[in-house]
Amino acid sequence: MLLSFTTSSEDPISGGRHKVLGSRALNIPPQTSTIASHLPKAVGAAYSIDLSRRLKPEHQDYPQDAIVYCSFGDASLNHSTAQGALNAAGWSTYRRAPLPLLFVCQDNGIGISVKTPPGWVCDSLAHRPGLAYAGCNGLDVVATYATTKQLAEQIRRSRKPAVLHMRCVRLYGHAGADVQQAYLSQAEIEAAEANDPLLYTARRLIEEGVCSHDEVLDLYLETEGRVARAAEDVIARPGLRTAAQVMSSIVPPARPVSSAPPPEQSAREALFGGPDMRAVNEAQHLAKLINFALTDLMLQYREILLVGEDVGRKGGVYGVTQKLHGRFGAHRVVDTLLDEQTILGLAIGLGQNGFLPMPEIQFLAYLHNAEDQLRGEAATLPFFSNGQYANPMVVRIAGLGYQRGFGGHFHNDNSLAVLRDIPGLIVACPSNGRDAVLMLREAVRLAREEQRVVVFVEPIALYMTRDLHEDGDGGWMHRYPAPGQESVRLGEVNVVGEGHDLAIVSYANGFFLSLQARKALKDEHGLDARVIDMRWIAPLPKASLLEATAPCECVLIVDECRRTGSQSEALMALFAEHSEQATARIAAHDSFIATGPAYASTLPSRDGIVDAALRLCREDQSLERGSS
Ligand SMILES: Cc1ncc(C[n+]2csc(CCOP(=O)(O)OP(=O)(O)O)c2C)c(N)n1
Repeated sequence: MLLSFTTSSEDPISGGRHKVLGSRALNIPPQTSTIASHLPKAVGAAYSIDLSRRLKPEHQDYPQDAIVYCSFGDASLNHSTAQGALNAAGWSTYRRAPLPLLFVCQDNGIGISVKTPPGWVCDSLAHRPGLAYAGCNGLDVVATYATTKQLAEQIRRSRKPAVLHMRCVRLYGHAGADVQQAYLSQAEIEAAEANDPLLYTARRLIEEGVCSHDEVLDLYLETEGRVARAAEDVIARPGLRTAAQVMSSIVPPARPVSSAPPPEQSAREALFGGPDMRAVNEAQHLAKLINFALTDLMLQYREILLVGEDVGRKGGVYGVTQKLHGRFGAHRVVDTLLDEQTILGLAIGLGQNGFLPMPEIQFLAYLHNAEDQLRGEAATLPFFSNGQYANPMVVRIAGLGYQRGFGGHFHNDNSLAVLRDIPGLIVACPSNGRDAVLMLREAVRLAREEQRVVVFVEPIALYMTRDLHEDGDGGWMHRYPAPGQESVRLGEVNVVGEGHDLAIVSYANGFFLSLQARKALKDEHGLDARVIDMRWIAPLPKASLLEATAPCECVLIVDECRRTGSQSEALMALFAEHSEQATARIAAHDSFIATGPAYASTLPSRDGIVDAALRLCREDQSLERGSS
């Protein structure tokens, strides 16, 4: 703990990155400062334990008789994340899902300065559905030990969650800079100090004849000396200095995995069934191809689990996970309760115990009330544990704009800014079914072998799109690439055309529209453009983009996300820093998306791309004429 408090690079858990507590040897993952954000993953970890008996993931971390311990303070109990996790634990019990989980509320009666109303914690926790309750006085170590042990045994036996409400005192204010005299009376401070657990326990040892007064004092002084010597020692230990040192654990280490050959044809036939097996050999739209890819991946890797709202029997809002529930069962295609924090927390806990979760967020706009689970939890775990812990997963999110007549902003959110700036997070965004299959396989490889957290954004408006240029041309339908044959690697972009006049850089719907614009530019204006699908939003595929655009006179960036904070800002900077080409961008307006006839009015259009391309190329030519 002293190595942690002094941020020594020898700190066994964080390697000097933060004063977080944890231990690989004792299986205590480090927790970030965000209060209550660890409760959802505690639910996920507990859920993973009994599931691991059935599915035995290759990288299982917890023994099958383990229980999960998760503590939090009395003020933190009020956080919506805590409430959501307690609710999810109770809900799971009603669904008869085994959940060996012990919550402990350490109730010292105060947050930083705001007091918890007397009786609140007990009344709030004692009668929760699906959650057993016990209380104890933390000052009394003997009773606390007995109550905890009894509760732990009950949880281990019943596989049902419980909460221990432990009352305790707070000494010396919340943190170094917190002066408790500002909000507590002298009498309150003295009352807490009179109940200093050390003095209380010492008093009890003497009163009950376990130790003499002198023996207690000797123990105290001997311990104080030992701590002082250790403190002197750790102060001299090295700390982190350089950016490279700090950043070395943002990306977790790769891990050895057993080879898992692509699924046998006979197994596929049995699972897909006749009609779908025929469909596998015909061109299909994006939604169907993702469904096929998920089926083959789940067949290949037993540790893949789908979790989300409506992913099961219904097969997802857009039918992407249709039939998977029937194919793999309710324990691998899990219909969760309606809470995005729980969905992502479930995935984090499952990932930590060797599963490969694929949580689904129904719509991009609904990621936002749970984004801290990615930002503050999933993405930071390798960082704060010096690469000792990871929670690999592939998060599928349906998103972006252009849905005709459905839902306005909430079902057409067009900003990925919240994902792009998270260190270590990979953001993939396919534009078509073929790419989606190959990129999904790469996403699973990245999670399984490299322990990465991958967010896979699926453009809803293209799910069922069949045609590219005109009705019935089938230009957006693709044949399913058979498992194990082809691949798209992280950072690999797709280049369509070999034109030198102009490079259009885009992704998702923008790529689709840019291909239409390319045809118009060629047919109507004799301009030869190539169109580049970035495929990967983060990390930005810089080298591939520069290489793909290098032969072209000009570069036009087409970005369907809101102008401010969009990928186009990073792309403009990339080309400004690395190329001499005339570069311009069109992006969505800084607006929310309307529903009704104006649904696409704030977004780039085919005609808008054509206009911008012509403008850019003309300006470039006149500049050239001017300079010559
Ligand atoms: C989400 C979030 N909001 C605010 C804070 C700042 N903060 C840190 S600890 C704390 C009070 C926690 O009180 P309690 O849960 O009773 O635990 P205690 O510190 O008393 O053990 C606050 C507000 C935080 N860390 N996380």
